[in-house]
Amino acid sequence: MAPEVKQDQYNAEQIQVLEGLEAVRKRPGMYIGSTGPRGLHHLVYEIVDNSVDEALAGYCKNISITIQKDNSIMVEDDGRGMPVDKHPKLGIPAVEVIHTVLHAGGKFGGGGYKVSGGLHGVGASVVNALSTEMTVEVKRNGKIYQQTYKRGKTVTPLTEVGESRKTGSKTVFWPDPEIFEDVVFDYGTLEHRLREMAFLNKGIRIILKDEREGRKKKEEFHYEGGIKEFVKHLNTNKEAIHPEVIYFELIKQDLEIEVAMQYTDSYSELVLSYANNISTTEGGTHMAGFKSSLTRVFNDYARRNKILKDNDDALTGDDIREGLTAVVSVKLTEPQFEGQTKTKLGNSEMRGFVETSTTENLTAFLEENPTQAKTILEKCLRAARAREAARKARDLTRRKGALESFSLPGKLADCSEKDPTISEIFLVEGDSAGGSAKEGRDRKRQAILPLRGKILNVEKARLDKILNSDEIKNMITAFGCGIGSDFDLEKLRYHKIIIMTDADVDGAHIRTLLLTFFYRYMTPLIENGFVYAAQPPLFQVKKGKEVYYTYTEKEQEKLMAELSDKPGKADIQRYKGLGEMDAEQLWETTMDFHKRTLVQITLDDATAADEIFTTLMGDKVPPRKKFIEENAVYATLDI
Ligand code: 28G
Repeated sequence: MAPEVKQDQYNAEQIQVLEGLEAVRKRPGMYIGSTGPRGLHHLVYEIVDNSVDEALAGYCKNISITIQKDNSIMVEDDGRGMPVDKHPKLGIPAVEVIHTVLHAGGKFGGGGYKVSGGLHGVGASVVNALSTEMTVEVKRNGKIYQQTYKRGKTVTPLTEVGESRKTGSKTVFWPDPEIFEDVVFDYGTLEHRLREMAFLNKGIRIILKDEREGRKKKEEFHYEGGIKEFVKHLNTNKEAIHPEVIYFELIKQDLEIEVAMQYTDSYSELVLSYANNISTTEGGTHMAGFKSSLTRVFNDYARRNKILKDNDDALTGDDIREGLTAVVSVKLTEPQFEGQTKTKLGNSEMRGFVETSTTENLTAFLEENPTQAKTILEKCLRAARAREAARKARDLTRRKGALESFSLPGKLADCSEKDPTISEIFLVEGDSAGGSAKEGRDRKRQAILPLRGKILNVEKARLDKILNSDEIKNMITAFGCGIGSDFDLEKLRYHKIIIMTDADVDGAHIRTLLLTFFYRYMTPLIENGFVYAAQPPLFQVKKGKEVYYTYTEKEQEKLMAELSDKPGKADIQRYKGLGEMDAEQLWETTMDFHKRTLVQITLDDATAADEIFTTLMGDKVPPRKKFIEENAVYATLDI
């Protein structure tokens, strides 16, 4: 009687098991997120996570992942090998339970815990259910065992196939084309995640191989320094401002934290956070603890060391994180993921743990490394000042009614015409050219605002710094239309804004800065086609009584060829700058409504300028280098 009951229970459980995996095939998205490329690659991570768990338990060092010729995936580890003993209730080998029972993963016995696990953490059975075929090989107890499944169903019982003194697990699976939109794996996608895994779990060795025809490749990811090396890797293309990556780790009961951070001269922050190896892009309690500690520690240190005076404002979190590259990785037994994309850590116990440990370790670092501390804090102070300057510049244009009552800049020679549609303003590089332009212009319709090039050539022009320059402020008041969200096209005082710069590298630089500024803060100016570039001549040629101007090298060559037939010697002057022309020449060649050529600036030009600007002034070195190589004329710029 008793055995019969057992048998019945067994059958009942078996049926449930089968139904479980059918559900996975019916609604795969529920288990792996999608049936697109993300879901497909997720299969690999699910299997690799099991190897990583075995590594974190301390039993496995090497994990290899191979994209095989037929686009199947092989994962192999040198852990203890999946258990093969019979499950007491189900009466089938543990390895078979792992592959055929939904949610068979989860908590491990024996006090250990499953820390890795993909976002969905669904385990090998789900991968099995979504594969046309899967084979598992276990080396354990001096033996080699094998089992095969098809679409989640066992096709061969676990079989002994040989002997081995080694231990470990090996899985091969073929993703089901009935399930996935595409079953071709992308090496780069796997590479990115597996490298990240290796950074996050120091000491483990992950080998990735591609054996497909024409794509053969092999890489090894192994970082004894863990996330410390991760930060160095993230900073490869940036300029670190202090030599050491700040690093600490702490394990307290079932909470684990590891932090690595280093400041660069970049203006943006890059702080990555993880919980149980899962990227928490929405942040959460660990990030909250980290950020609040950072702000407190740096402010306290700055006050103690008189870097911040008593009546100085405290540094803000943004000031302190400008240029920071950091990785915060926590591990815990029962992570709660919340938020829109379930990538926000919710466990409240984590906040205090991260905050306390960060405060302790960061304070110690600053005390022990005063030179590095000073460098970092000076950077924070610069960020604070820049932010304050930007705020003032905004206020300047925002103050209610200020624009009308503002007296126009002293350097502006305004036109007498009040109708914006027929008024124009020349932004002229240099005071001397500005002088000639003022003298030579049509006073009724042409206003002149000289810009001192030097000011615009600000060191590593941070945009908010440009915004704070007197030249730019003059421009804003002269235009009369405000900037940014306060921009009002109705108030614009000139419908032609004409940039008049020298035809050289500095001129190009100033034009780039101006266009970038217009693009970012006065976009409608560009959109409505109100911005132009003047075209001053490159050469003046005198022959006999005739005077000629040419605007391009080609035009010059052509003219010289034509003139070669005529008698006499040509006197050629190459203009190095607008300043070399007198008022009359400037009018005649560049400003006269009837003779001049104006180039209307398009949104494309402005975007290009903005790109040049970000490339040259931005954080990344290789694009800057590349750009300079490709655009040799800019290479002499002092930026
Ligand atoms: C190649 C493909 C991916 C794995 C192991 C090792 C053990 C294991 C895996 O246990 C969980 C443990 C006992 C109930 C654990 C071996 C303890 C002793 C293991 C892998 C829960 C399963 N000996 N290696 N699972 N059991 N590698 N690689 O999947 O208590 S999975």
